[in-house]
Amino acid sequence: MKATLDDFAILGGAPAFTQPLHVGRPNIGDSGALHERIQGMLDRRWLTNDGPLVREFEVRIAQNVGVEQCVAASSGTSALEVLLRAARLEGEVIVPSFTFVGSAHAILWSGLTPRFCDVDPETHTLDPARVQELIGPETAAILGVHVWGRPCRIEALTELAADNGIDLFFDAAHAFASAHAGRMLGTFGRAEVFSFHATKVLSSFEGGALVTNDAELAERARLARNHGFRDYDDVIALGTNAKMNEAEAAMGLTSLASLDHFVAANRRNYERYGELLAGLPGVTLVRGDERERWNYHYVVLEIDAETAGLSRDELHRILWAEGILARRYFYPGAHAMEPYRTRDPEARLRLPATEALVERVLCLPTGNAIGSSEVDEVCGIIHASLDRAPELRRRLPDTVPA
Ligand code: T4K
Repeated sequence: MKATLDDFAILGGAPAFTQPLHVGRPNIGDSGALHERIQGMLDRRWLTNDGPLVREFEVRIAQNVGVEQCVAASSGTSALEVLLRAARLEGEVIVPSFTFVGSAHAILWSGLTPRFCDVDPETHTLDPARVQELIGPETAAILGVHVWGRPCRIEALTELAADNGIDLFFDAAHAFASAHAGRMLGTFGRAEVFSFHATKVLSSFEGGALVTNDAELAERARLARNHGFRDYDDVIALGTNAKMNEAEAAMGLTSLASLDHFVAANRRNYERYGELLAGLPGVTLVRGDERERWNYHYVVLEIDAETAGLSRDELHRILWAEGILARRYFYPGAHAMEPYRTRDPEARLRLPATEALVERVLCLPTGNAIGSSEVDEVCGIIHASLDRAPELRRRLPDTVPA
């Protein structure tokens, strides 16, 4: 309870959490089952290179999503890189700046040029009207990002790609176990890419996968992820090492068995946050479409500084002092990070919705490491902060923001 101003940790009070609450605390499933799988791996002495657990994981992911092909990789980023290489693109790829910088890095790393596009303030995903303006002779593809696991404007982007004869891919790093129009995300565009990083709804420690119905593309991706080897001593293409290993697949399979529990925990947290923060002026919980399957994996607030009385950054500092390590994803936007900032310092002028959004968004802790008592405490502190916003703001120390 923050009964007086002096109780706030940022003003010298005791922090609410001595063990910090992280955004991205991994979901952990049945650790006994994981140990068994890892023991089996050790007994077989087959640790990586397309082993039986990786193959099983690929089959299970493809079945879960409803696609024919799954190519597991060492991370979401490497899956994107392998995909872009396998698609044999040249030129520009239209991508939102409001995304994890890895989406843009994968494009540039692959010898392509990211063309940053503004987002729709409602969906936080690519604004199709802005995409249309950017399509030109250099455009090779659109890479939409299903930010927070909520779908892009898929139909509009599909139409734009078809009309202009360019590829459409989706970065579905956030979107495993989410759907659109009754179809799982992962089934749209020419291919989609998941991340199974530790912080994601489904974790394989590190990991990712490309999913597609394009068998030829998948085959080229399989070659690209393993140095271009078709067989022992037989390299037929340029490649890299983007392989998922057996321990990662063991974790992925174990997590998959608990996926429903993870989504249920996320949903319980999301609903409780929604209930407790409802009606709080200047604070809006980003909601999913209740008619669709959604993984509820990111609890995202938009803070309107004028109405709330505190800016997103002020609230962020207050929460961090309490041990609530809320995150400002994707501040300051990929376009404002290197090497993009130096390459195109004017980009921000073309991205007004992104520039506004990166100042408003705050992600709160969730996942199966967080229970309702933690959610209650976090919401209590947000309420207390906004209730005392003017006095708190006057007394906030002039330190560098967290
Ligand atoms: N596209 C999009 C749209 C993405 O969001 C991402 C990744 C990618 C592509 C690329 O996929 P990967 O190549 O990563 O598979 C995190 C994740 O590292 C990153 O995977 C994710 N997006 C991004 C949104 O969030 P950071 O910079 O926030 O920090 P990180 O990984 O240190 O984790 C955040 C917090 O989680 C930490 O403060 C502590 C906690 N944590 C983390 C780990 C790894 C734990 O408690 N235990 C752990 O084991 O990027």
